[in-house]
Amino acid sequence: MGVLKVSMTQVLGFVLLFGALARPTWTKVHHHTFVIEETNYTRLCYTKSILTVNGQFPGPTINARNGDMVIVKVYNRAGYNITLHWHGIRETRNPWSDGTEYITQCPIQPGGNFTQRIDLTNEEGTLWWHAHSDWDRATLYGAIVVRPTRGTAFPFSKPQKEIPILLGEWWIANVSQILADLIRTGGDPNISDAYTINGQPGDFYPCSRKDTFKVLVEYGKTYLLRVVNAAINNELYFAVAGHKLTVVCTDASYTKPFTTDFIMITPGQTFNLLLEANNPAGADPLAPRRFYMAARSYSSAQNVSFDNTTTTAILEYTTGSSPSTPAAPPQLPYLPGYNDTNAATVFTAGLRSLASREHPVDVPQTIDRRIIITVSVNLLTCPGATCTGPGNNRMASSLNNDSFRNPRIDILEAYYYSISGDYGTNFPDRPPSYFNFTADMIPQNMTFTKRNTEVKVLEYNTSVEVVFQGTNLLAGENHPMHLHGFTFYVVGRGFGNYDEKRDPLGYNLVDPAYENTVGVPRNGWAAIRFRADNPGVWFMHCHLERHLTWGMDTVFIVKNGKGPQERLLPPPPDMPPC
Ligand SMILES: *[C@@H]1O[C@H](CO)[C@@H](O)[C@H](O)[C@H]1NC(C)=O
Ligand SMILES: *[C@@H]1O[C@H](CO)[C@@H](O)[C@H](O)[C@H]1NC(C)=O
Ligand SMILES: *[C@@H]1O[C@H](CO)[C@@H](O)[C@H](O)[C@H]1NC(C)=O
Ligand SMILES: *[C@@H]1O[C@H](CO)[C@@H](O)[C@H](O)[C@H]1NC(C)=O
Ligand SMILES: *[C@@H]1O[C@H](CO)[C@@H](O)[C@H](O)[C@H]1NC(C)=O
Ligand SMILES: *[C@@H]1O[C@H](CO)[C@@H](O)[C@H](O)[C@H]1NC(C)=O
Ligand SMILES: *[C@@H]1O[C@H](CO)[C@@H](O)[C@H](O)[C@H]1NC(C)=O
Ligand SMILES: *[C@@H]1O[C@H](CO)[C@@H](O)[C@H](O)[C@H]1NC(C)=O
Ligand SMILES: *[C@@H]1O[C@H](CO)[C@@H](O)[C@H](O)[C@H]1NC(C)=O
Ligand SMILES: *[C@@H]1O[C@H](CO)[C@@H](O)[C@H](O)[C@H]1NC(C)=O
Ligand SMILES: *[C@@H]1O[C@H](CO)[C@@H](O)[C@H](O)[C@H]1NC(C)=O
Ligand SMILES: *[C@@H]1O[C@H](CO)[C@@H](O)[C@H](O)[C@H]1NC(C)=O
Ligand SMILES: [Cu+2]
Repeated sequence: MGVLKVSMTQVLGFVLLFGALARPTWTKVHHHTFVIEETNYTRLCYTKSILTVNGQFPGPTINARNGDMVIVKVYNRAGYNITLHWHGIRETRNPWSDGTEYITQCPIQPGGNFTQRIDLTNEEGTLWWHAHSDWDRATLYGAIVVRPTRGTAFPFSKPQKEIPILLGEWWIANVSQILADLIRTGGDPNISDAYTINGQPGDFYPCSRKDTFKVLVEYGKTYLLRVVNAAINNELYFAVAGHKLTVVCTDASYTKPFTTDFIMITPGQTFNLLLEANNPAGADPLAPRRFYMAARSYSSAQNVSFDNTTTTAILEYTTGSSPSTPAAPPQLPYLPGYNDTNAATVFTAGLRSLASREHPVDVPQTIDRRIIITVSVNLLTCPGATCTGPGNNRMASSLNNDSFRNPRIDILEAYYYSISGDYGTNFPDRPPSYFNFTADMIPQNMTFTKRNTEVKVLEYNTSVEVVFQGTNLLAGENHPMHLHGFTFYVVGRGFGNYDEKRDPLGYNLVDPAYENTVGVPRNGWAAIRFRADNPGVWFMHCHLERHLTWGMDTVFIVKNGKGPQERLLPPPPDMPPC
């Protein structure tokens, strides 16, 4: 980075880094080049320039196996500062490749390059990559498909075909301008104009029908849908008309198979779903042979406007002779109401880790460090009362009443090079004040927060429990909290205020779901556990982009352990300059 000199230890660092990474640990090494550029795309009757990777939208799928290494050379040919993040990848000891703007790196500036390493030692299932700068991920995203290592198999019968289903969100306007307006006005962001499935809005939007995404299936065969919610600001329900879905994996962790009519997926989460093409109509050439897959919002916050449209794709049976009647319009699946928190809760409660001999769980049974974090939407006073938030204040959000502000130099480099003044280490372990967090009415004077850049430091190998407590400050809402560098066990979840004595008695410490993003119930809480055995600097934030922008974020710094394999790797030689 510009402000630093290259020291002897740094040079030695590179030698050690390449020494360490050159070990023949990987089954296979894949090389990709991702060129970020601005490309014109037409959706909803309007053409606009969007950010793409290699001209594609959605971006390219990374296909690999568990145990592989993927090396991506990122070349930024666009006119914006950008970073790319590999969502849900542990990146053991190597936060340098995590790609979070001003947390683990300064952005790749226009014309710049940065080579990132995606270490797939620990993952198997569906993950995804996306930009982690401003709201660039609106169009910069793609799937990461990690299959079982050669010689091993899925813990279910091999599907006929695997189909990525990337759920996204589209604005007709320039998304950078939506973000700029949000920051300038201090109010809510403009809602999107469409949701998309694999980049296509579907039949219920103007100028979209001819490009609606279609999946062709044969009667009697089973298909694996790899579903990712890449939307910016919305949790989504997803279902397929006339078919049940069997959840077998979430966030690259196998689950006990669980059959459902619909799923609720938060931004950041992924689900692998088995779909059996067994609708009797599928075998009958005279019956309707097309069914909609559809997604629309689960919007739990009262009085917050949201995109209330429905995106669709088509599941079409190819079995039998061609239909003698013109294809009837496909039917829509049942999707719960936009505010049906009960439906979301019943679905989420069904998730359990597979916990088999081949895929065991390792839930921390004793806890060294207990942290309780309130998750709130807040206000900041606006100079001149010119903002468009409630009472002409500025919208904000916080964790334990700290509204995170990005530092000038990324925290990882400030930590590694001991640059002082960039961040503080006083992120609280507990809510700074206790009140009825989930009360119907909370006095307006309690909604104000403060901005700072405080992180939490953890000793290596600490077993950590974090309880996220949703609050009803301004508006209670389901918040998808995402942690980088770790996957965690979701040991408990409930409504109302977390009770430190009673609620732990109801924890699942046997087969809890293992996730990288947890939906904290609206006006409720969620408890997660993980072992801090990955030294580095790891971002934790709400995956609703407006809340991330408003400050619902913090950082865990996990210190080095004693052994040589318990230490942060040195930085790569091409870190983007600040
Ligand atoms: C993209 O579209 C704009 C206007 O719609 C046009 O001015 C520009 O030349 C186009 N860019 C490319 C690369 O086609
Ligand atoms: C980045 O890589 C591209 C393609 O290899 C090259 O043309 C460009 O000069 C590089 N940029 C810098 C700043 O080195
Ligand atoms: C989109 O908005 C950003 C931020 O205002 C601006 O810099 C950029 O030029 C705009 N892009 C287009 C294609 O208009
Ligand atoms: C957002 O919505 C407002 C109000 O409808 C409109 O004036 C503004 O132009 C929109 N912003 C963008 C970037 O389209
Ligand atoms: C919803 O918003 C309107 C207008 O801002 C306000 O008058 C009303 O009290 C709000 N209702 C709730 C339940 O917050
Ligand atoms: C959402 O749209 C549906 C129709 O698609 C309508 O019935 C419902 O009232 C709308 N809800 C809201 C909150 O706008
Ligand atoms: C959901 O929204 C409908 C219509 O807007 C309303 O009548 C109902 O009370 C809401 N339900 C909940 C649980 O908020
Ligand atoms: C907190 O608020 C909720 C919702 O209004 C209420 O049901 C509950 O009784 C309150 N708890 C306490 C301890 O006052
Ligand atoms: C907030 O206002 C209430 C009255 O509405 C008052 O009792 C309370 O002390 C105030 N709290 C703070 C932190 O100012
Ligand atoms: C949050 O911090 C602000 C500013 O210090 C303070 O006014 C407010 O009472 C605090 N709120 C809570 C819920 O602790
Ligand atoms: C981490 O802590 C656990 C539990 O105390 C212990 O079993 C394990 O050996 C420790 N691992 C390391 C690498 O220190
Ligand atoms: C791009 O990143 C550099 C390095 O952090 C920063 O100095 C510059 O202000 C950024 N540019 C924009 C437009 O944000
Ligand atoms: Cu949130």
